[in-house]
Amino acid sequence: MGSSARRGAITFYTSNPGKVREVRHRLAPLGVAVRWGRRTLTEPQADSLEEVARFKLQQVPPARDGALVEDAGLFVRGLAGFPGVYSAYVLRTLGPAGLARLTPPAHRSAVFRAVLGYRGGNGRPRFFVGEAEGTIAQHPRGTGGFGFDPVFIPRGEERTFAEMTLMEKERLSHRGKALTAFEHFLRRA
Ligand code: ITT
Repeated sequence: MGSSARRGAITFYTSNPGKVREVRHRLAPLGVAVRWGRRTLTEPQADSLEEVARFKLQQVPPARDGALVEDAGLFVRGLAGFPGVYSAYVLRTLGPAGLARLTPPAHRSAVFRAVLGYRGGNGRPRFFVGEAEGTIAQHPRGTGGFGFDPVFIPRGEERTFAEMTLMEKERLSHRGKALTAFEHFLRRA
């Protein structure tokens, strides 16, 4: 495990407690404690989640321990990839129900993407990507999770993420997959 992670702590800089819960749950069994660096990082007007994650990582304070950030987005194919990098804005304005209404009934396929940005003790940034294919439900369903979870049905399932347990969502989700890549990196380093 990498030098910072081996010391057992990473600070995750995000405004979103739902993300913290999922990342903590996943990294705890590795002996990695996740501290919440609660803040709203500036997001640039950018075309890709990778660019946004890179920009977020540049804003976090230098530290001996590892620093983690994440940018995620929901790309609806029937809406030409919208809301994508504008997902946070659309969640605030239209909400999950509004996005479900906006999605063309015959073109509900979508992909959720997450890019984790990590800077370890050596200062070098690393990025880990995860994707979950699925469809947009016609109406919000379920009370678990956060954000767009009530309207996202992962491929091969009938339930939305919000109708699943934390562990079920983690197995199928964009964040779960990005965390798998991160975990491999921590084990290799
Ligand atoms: P940060 O402080 O980490 O930026 P955020 O909530 O603003 O937190 P993002 O910009 O990365 O997060 O995410 C864009 C939107 O997508 C935001 O409204 C999230 O609530 C939502 N979102 C991200 N991951 C999600 C997930 O796993 N399930 C449902 N909605 C999610």
